[in-house]
Amino acid sequence: MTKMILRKLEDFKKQQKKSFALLIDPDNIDEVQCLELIHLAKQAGVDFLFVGGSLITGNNLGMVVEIAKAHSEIPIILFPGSSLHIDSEADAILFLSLISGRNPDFLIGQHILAAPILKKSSLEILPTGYMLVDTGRQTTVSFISNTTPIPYDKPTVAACIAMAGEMLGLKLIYMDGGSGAEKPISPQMIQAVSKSIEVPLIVGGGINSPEKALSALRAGADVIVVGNAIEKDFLLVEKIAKTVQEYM
Ligand code: 1GP
Repeated sequence: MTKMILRKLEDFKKQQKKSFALLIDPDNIDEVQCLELIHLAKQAGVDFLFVGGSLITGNNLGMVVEIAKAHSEIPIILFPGSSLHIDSEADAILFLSLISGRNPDFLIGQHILAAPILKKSSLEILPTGYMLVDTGRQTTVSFISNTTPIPYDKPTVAACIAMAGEMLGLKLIYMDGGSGAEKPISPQMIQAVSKSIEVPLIVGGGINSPEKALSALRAGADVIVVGNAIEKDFLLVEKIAKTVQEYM
């Protein structure tokens, strides 16, 4: 696949076209399930596959990428938790700098380790400002990254962080409430961030119904990410895709 994913996201934003990324956590799926989910995603017209997680304990990353590649044309974007989570068979990687935190390892450290490997790969690099939002309980990613998430009710703080990320040249902003969050990021916060930046805004964490997907889109998310809820109910993939595709 040519390196056109960022361009596609930017064009979608200009056209006010929303998109849907299905997140597959390699630890939570086996080969048979993966094949079934990829077929459903293809049928539903999912725009992007995010593959990864903050902590990967098994050996399934390669399997998920291989199955997705063999059975669909959906762009495969790595969503790594560290520099260990690289698979050069994917199409792109979210090169995440955890800009809501103050841990240098996740701001720049892991990136230095990954850079020479990525340079040799054909992966499209997507420089992304990653912002963790407190949605009620500590998440694996905030524990592992040893960073404090943005308070749930502080949209202005989130907006300032996103603006700074954009000014530093990051091409995407990803606001995440963490996988399986009890509640998604508030529409007020999504709106405040969306109004403050020009780059595409990705929103995920706790979106477990078409209604919640719609609320995030209305607030200004350009891409919504759903993982956990679809792991529990594969048929939700079609319902969420329909909501995104019919969004006006
Ligand atoms: C998590 O944003 C993603 O990092 C998706 O969250 O698994 O809650 O859908 P869910």
